[in-house]
Amino acid sequence: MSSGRSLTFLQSSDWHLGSALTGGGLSLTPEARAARRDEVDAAAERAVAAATSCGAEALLVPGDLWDAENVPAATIHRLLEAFASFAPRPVYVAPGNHDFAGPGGYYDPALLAALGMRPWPKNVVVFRSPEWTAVPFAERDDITVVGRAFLSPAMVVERPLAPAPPRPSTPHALLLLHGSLESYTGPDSPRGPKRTAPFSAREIADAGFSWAALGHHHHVHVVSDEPGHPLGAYAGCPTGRGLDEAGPRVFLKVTLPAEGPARVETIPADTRAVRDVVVDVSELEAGPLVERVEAALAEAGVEAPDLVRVTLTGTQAFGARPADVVRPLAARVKHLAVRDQTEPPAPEPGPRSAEGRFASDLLAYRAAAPDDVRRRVADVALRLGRDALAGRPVRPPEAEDR
Ligand SMILES: [Mn+2]
Repeated sequence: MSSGRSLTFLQSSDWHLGSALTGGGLSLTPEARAARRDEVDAAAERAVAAATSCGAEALLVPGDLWDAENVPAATIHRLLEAFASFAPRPVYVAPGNHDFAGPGGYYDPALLAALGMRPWPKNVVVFRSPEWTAVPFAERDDITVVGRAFLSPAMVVERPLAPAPPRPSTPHALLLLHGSLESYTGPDSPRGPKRTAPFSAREIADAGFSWAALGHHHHVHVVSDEPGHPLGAYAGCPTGRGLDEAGPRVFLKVTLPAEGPARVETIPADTRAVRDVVVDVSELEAGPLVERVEAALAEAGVEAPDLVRVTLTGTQAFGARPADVVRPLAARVKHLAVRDQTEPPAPEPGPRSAEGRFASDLLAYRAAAPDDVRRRVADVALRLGRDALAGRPVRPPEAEDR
């Protein structure tokens, strides 16, 4: 066996090609939705272009390449053409729970033939078995790639790294794994039983691979060992489809030197970002209100190509239409949705009314409260109680962590 040489590859996953983009909270018009779908469907082309221009020797794609079994054949054709354009360099694909490798799916050569489509390109290695499978890296005998496939969209409760696949004896060993890192804390992190194919950072470290290319979660997240050396990562999805995929999107350029720990760099994956901006516009009249929203957009890093939702909160006079005042800012960005959650200020209750006596009792309770938790309870009770007594809708707040 030859000794290891440096290896550079690009990692990206969770493209969700063919997504309908009907949810997402951005209130896209049909035209805006169609334009964004085209950008979602271009993820493979952008990944291949980034891999080529950064000098990557391979492309690693740990799952969720497309969104569902029934995405259009033209979307898959575009993907296959992009992969073929990366030849002779290899692409490694580990199907996830959305693009699962069941019979009769797009990973099945018989289906592509039956539809009259081009076959999977020869430079693409798809791990089609649910069992861990090791393959040699094209043209290099110092690297082994290990992966597995989901065969259905069903939740997998088994732990894929208990036991972990044997670590190949080549100097570099790459693992492709689609599933839920238990310590992942991104906005799309699942709660308990929603985890699929769960694993821990400890299990990644103990498996001993040079790199674990992770797919399933949609925000970039690096797994490191105790001294802080990166062991693997989620690249996240490269095209924001909604408010839960807000912020900059990246590809990961990973370099495994002949000796020593991996180096990870991020490469911009999209010219647009989804941005979710909440602005308190209490009591502001038109001019200052627009200035306040402009300042909030600048503070959030919003740029002209972005897809933005602005939520207006706080108090506004009864009958005010603050969303109408803000809407002309749509000309500054690709797309702007404005949500008005302002409320009219509650009138001050008289001291002899039930509401007034309730309020003064609770304010006294609050002033005597011994800690922040009880002060917070008093604040919430005051608001809910006044709403109830005044006949306004009573809306309990979200549960708060202490
Ligand atoms: Mn995904």
